[in-house]
Amino acid sequence: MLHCGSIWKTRIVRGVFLGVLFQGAALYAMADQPESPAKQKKLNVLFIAIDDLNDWVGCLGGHPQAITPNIDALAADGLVFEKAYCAAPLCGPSRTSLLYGVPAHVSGSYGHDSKHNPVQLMPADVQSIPMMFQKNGYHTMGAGKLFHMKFHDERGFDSYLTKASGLRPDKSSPDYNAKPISFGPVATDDDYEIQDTKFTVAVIEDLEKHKDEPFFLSLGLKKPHMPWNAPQKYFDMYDLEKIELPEVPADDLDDLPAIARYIAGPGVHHPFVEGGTHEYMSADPMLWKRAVRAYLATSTFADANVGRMIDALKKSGQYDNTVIVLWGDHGWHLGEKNHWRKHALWERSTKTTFIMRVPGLTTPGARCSSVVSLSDIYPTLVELCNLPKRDVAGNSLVPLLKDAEKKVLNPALMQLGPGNYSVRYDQWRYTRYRDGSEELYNQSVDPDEFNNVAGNPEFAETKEVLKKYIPTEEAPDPAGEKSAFEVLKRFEAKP
Ligand SMILES: [Ca+2]
Ligand SMILES: [Ca+2]
Repeated sequence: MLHCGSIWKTRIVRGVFLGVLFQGAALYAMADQPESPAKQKKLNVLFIAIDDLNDWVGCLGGHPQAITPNIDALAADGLVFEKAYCAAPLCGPSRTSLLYGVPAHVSGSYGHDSKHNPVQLMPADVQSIPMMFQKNGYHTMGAGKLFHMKFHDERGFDSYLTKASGLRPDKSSPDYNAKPISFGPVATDDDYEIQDTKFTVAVIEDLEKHKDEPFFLSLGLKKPHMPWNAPQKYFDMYDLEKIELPEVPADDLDDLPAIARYIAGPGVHHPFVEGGTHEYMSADPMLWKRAVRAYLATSTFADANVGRMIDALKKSGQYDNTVIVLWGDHGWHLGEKNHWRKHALWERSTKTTFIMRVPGLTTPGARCSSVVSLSDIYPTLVELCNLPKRDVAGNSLVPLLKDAEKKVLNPALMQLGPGNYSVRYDQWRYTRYRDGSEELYNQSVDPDEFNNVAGNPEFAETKEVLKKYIPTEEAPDPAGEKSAFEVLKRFEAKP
């Protein structure tokens, strides 16, 4: 539950009124308050963050050929959220929103500029999830990428491993490609020589030392973030010739506003590639297939580390006393909407893999089709672990963890820099950009978002309902004219 005042006062000084920002009571109201399952014994937490993993995993079927047996096994033993959305489709603000419980439009932490550092932007009494666990008597340890690396916040950790030596890609491989999309095998078949596996081993070693005290362990896997480098054996698990490419209708961008076409093409955060990334990648279908295979192969490599971590938890004897939270920080396009990378407000950029297993609460194999946000993780952990309530965004997911089929209608809000918002609510996605232009998709008949119906008068009322979930005020961009999002100002509506 959010309250104006306390930690939010600093933001008001910056001209932001939070009562307005958090309009739409349903968005942030806690759902009903069932009894916590953790009254007696402290539940441990294993927190697994996977960088740039979209919904291309077996249990979500985002790509029909994805091989992710360990993530699928976790889903089969816990609960998979079929419609989980990031708060922002890029590492920094997605992780910042999730880990501090404060969305970008409140904190001003919109991107990766040094001025977007959440530690400097957040009021001093804001606590990250690890800080909260440490203050409440947990042993806390982490390795890899949890916060955006540049904004790594060690407060809250008894120990943290941020770096481990990694191996360079094998540039002699025919699968090596440097630009504009970077991928290829590494020059070893030994997973244990690779950075992410070293992070995994570090967390496993810490688990063995501290398994008998309440623990919060955080494993931040950096793959499948680009470059898509993994041992050749993971590439070999996929038949290159048979790789299926995403469906990209030639006229898909015709019904988009100019700002959305810009985001699909040159976009924010990446320099313009002559002719556009998609034109380059799709000109040679085999190059496109090699890229899709590399993303899938690197996701399979990430999955192997998930398996190592969960096997170790089982061996420790703590599996049935540990909440497991596995999340990808946002999605990724590999050609859909003529777009590559993230940094966009469509389904493929914003939907991600999110699985929880809560001993005694989740039903093995449960699937939840209600819309949820990664911002819901913070209040959920507070409730599950009986920690003191915090003023944070999001809704506790405990009612859904208990009953995945319970119908809960909460909107998920996503943001791409100042002024660009998207709302997923029920079967709808409504997006409004800084120049006022809009997109509206009916997911129940158009899950690929091919038909923008924002201009259809039939849905005028629907838009009015969805619009109410978009904040009417937001923190200014502290990076000012140097912000990567400045490029979108060219689309500002002229008075
Ligand atoms: Ca990321
Ligand atoms: Ca279209």
